[in-house]
Amino acid sequence: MKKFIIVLCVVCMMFSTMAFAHVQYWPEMKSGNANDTMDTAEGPYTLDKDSRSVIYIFGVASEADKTDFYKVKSSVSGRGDFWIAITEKGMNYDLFVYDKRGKLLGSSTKGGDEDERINHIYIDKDEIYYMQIKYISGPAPTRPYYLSFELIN
Ligand SMILES: [Ca+2]
Ligand SMILES: [Ca+2]
Repeated sequence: MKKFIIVLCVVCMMFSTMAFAHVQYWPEMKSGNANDTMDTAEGPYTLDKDSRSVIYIFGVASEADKTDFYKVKSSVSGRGDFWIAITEKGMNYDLFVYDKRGKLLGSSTKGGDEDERINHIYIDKDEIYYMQIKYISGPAPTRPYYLSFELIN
């Protein structure tokens, strides 16, 4: 019986380690409320057109942590498309994009669990832009949102 309990403990430890490893892919799970304002936005995540033209960010927003800000920039100018893919049924997030001065450039505020998109935003090279995710309503999250910033030039 003692042996069984030890084996059970080892299995539990393995599961908790695996759960922790998974959490590492969720920036918001690490930062909590740390990225709730423009001043404390995560990033900048930089697009280098030579290597890739899309940035993906995974995060979680919820009743307990209602908003996340991210900074992005690009090494070349072009047209920016922003997209939040909602993977959780019934989860309503909204998406906003601002320039470096905090001026609102675009918003996408559909109801329900529809994805949000903001397209055709002119992106000046090497300038900071802010993306904001807002939790509007929905269940306690069990999986992250996928946020992307794509540059077309
Ligand atoms: Ca947050
Ligand atoms: Ca929405």
